Amino acid sequence: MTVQFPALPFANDALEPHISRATMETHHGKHHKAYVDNTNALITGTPLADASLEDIVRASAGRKSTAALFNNAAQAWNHAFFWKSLRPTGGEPRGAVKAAIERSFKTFDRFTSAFATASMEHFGSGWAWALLDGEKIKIATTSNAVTPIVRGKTPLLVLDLWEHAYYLDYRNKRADYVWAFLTSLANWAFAEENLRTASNLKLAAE
Ligand code: MN3
Repeated sequence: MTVQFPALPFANDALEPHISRATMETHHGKHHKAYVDNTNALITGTPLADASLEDIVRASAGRKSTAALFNNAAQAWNHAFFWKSLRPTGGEPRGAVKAAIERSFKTFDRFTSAFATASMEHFGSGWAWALLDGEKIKIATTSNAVTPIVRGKTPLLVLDLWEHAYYLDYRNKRADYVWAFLTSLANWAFAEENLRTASNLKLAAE
């Protein structure tokens, strides 16, 4: 068994005008695919050859000797999570996610401005995350391939901050790309699914 290259959960042009077909073809079809192909090449003939992608990410984290595997496997995981964090008709969170955001940020507007600020202040390549931390939602950014799953955190949504994610459509205007995500593309139904899974795991552990 090898790590699978997942299909997009929507058509290549479904996010237009916010993210173009050309960006999706390169971002998913070339960048994401390369991370998966590189991961498979690096695990062939090793004890991780049959491991799940999450286990490969965890097993390769934090060691210089497996840095190339970690970078590719974590990017494969982050991208698969990113596509699910997007949808053609975004909007505002509802239900349990809305309640959790209001517990943590008082209002959804405050959440979006904090998320936008964190995304803008992040220097260089990386990711902006909405994470579950206990009962609260937190915003965090990670550099390059780093993923919160190696720190035992539960991601709810992610935005890719690498220039390859927005340069064709927005050039240097990262702020416009971040705003398009927050106002038009964020998949809060996926965040709610992740929140529910985390709550069920917590209940099962109690
Ligand atoms: Mn990317």
